[in-house]
Amino acid sequence: MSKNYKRTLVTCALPYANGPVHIGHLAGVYVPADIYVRYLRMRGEDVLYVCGSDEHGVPITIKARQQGCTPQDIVDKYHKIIKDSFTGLGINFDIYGRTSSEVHDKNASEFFRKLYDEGKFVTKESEQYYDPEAKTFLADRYIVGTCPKCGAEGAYGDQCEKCGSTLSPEELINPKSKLSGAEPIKKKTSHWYLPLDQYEKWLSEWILDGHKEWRSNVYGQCKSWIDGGLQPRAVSRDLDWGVPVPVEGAEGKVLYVWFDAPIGYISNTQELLPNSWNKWWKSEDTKLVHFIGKDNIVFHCIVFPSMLKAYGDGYILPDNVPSNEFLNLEGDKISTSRNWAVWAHEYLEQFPGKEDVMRYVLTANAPETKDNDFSWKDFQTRNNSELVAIFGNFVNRAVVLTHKYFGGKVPACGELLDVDKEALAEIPVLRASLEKNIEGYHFREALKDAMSIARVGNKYISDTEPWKVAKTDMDRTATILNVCMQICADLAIAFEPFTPFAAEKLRKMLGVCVCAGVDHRKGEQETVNTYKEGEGAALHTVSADAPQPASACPGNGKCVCLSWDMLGKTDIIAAGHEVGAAELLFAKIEDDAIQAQLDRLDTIRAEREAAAKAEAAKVVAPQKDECSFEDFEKMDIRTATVLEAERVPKTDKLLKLTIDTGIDKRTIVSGIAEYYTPEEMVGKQICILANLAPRKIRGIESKGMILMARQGDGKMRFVTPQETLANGAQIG
Ligand code: B3M
Ligand code: ZN
Repeated sequence: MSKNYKRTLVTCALPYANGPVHIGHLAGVYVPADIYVRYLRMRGEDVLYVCGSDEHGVPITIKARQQGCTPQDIVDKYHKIIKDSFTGLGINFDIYGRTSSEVHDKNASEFFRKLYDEGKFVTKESEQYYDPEAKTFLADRYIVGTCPKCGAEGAYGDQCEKCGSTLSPEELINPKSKLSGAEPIKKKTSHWYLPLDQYEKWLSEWILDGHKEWRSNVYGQCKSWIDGGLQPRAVSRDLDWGVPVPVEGAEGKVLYVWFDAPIGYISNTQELLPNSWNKWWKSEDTKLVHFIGKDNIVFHCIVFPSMLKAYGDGYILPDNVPSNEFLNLEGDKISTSRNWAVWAHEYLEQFPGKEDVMRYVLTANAPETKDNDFSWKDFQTRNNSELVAIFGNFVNRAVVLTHKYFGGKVPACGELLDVDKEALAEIPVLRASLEKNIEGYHFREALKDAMSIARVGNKYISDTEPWKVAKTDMDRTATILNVCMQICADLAIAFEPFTPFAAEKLRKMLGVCVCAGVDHRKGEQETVNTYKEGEGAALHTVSADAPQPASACPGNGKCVCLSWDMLGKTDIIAAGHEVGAAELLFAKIEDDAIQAQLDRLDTIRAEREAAAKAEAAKVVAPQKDECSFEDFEKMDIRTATVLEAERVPKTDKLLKLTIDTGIDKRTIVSGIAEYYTPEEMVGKQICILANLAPRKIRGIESKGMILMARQGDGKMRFVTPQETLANGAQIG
């Protein structure tokens, strides 16, 4: 449903402040949102970009326990790391708040209270696990036990990390409290529930009938939730970390983190704009867009909208909820607990000046319609053969030649030949496609369009060869380089959403305002949009290190900047305008930098595999069914010595052994070739089951069986008496 909105409010899922953000988060939520916002800002739209840390919830309390500190220490630490990572990557929210703030506490509390007072909740009593020693209710994550599905120890009350099964605490075998080790008991507790069932019809009309344009993964999840029948959802928890339930008799209870977190979007807006936040949240002229990961869909499309509907008071609902699938890393699922991730803050340290490269690669590979993979080789290739070889190379050639032949002054454009017209004509077409893609949340495709502009430039300069033309025809050279300068300006506009650092560097190089419309706003927005058809852009020149804030911008917020409207025009940069010295926009990434990353991941993988093996080795097979003494007595077990050993041809596992049993010399075929070479076996004293009925194995008659001990991971060793005995000694 596309409407004529006056402004856009963009929110990004609030990251949990219990760990740093990784490339999966960036690709799924923050980079696409940032592209969208930068595009709108560049267009001079009224846009507000809100995010912040999600600082409540059980995982934070668990992390605090693990590290022996308070939950507040944890959120303080990660809030800063996360915030700095976003800034470092050029993801510039208008506000990055926190759900532990006072504004939020008050706001979430008030929100609950109103729904409570108006009877919008139902209360229900249920039995929950309780730790009788620690005297506290236990969140599912605080209960551990044996997985009923795979037998692994240490499965959580909500999930077994070993086999991935979703569990409920009731299913765990031998449940224990993580707090005290005590066996949890069931205890009655009552909670407030939002009766989602009452909103089912309304949700169905709003989403299933009204938002068929939403991405299929989002629409599909909503449909299956709604079709499956919605249940009341608890909005409180027995926990001591969170926003206290503002009701008498609710001691020891806090708001469920998924109740308070989305209210955080509102609180953060209020914190930034205490007087005018209403227009962003309660005006039908505002387009609300939530960027989220796919595991957050139900909360943003079903629960939060129902909360807002229950609250009333004019709150708007999202116009769209773009949500991505997951990004994998080198073929494996990204996992925080297994340290299988590329962490944003580490990347920024290890690849200084390459913020754009990560943004570019994550967009080019964005998991928009299906899960996708990040690989370091692909990262290198995309940098070296796309950013460096196409975008950077074109700009560099154009600027260098403008200096070489025209002293850095944009030369005048003469008569345009077909080759010029054709190149220039491609750009408005690409612009239209780019706009359509960004506005439709297809960022991968949008990036391809931007890159195609660079390809047009690169091809144009290669085809027209101004370095050759300059030997004979300076007027023609002037025209070619004028066209090249217009395309450079196009790139400075088109890439602003995707690679903002390079776009800014390019604007500096071109000697135009670097602000991209971003910082002209102070709380309330002013728009910067000054291109006039036919007049071109009266560019002003700023020094390379010109500060960007509105106060310092020449023209004080009314200056002429490159604006989106100029993209594809043929007179963006006027003849005579002076451009700065050429600087490389992107640098090649060498093999050793990539290898270092691959080595790091190899080490993590090897450690993980070794740990998994050690774990598996410890698994003890359950005891077999009882057998009688008579059953046991039937078995004739004896010592014996291996005289000869050879591989059974065409098999991997079998050895043919000649054995001295003390009774006779005989042949036993044994499946131990995986564990021992023939040479290792010769001369060894072993134990055999002598009276096992003979069997033919690969045409060889085998009489008896070698006793082997097998541990949980499958590793086998033969059994031998503690000191050498005569062959044929009976065991039992
Ligand atoms: N912190 C969950 C997540 O990062 C959550 C998002 C809250 S958005 C209101 O997956
Ligand atoms: Zn399991």
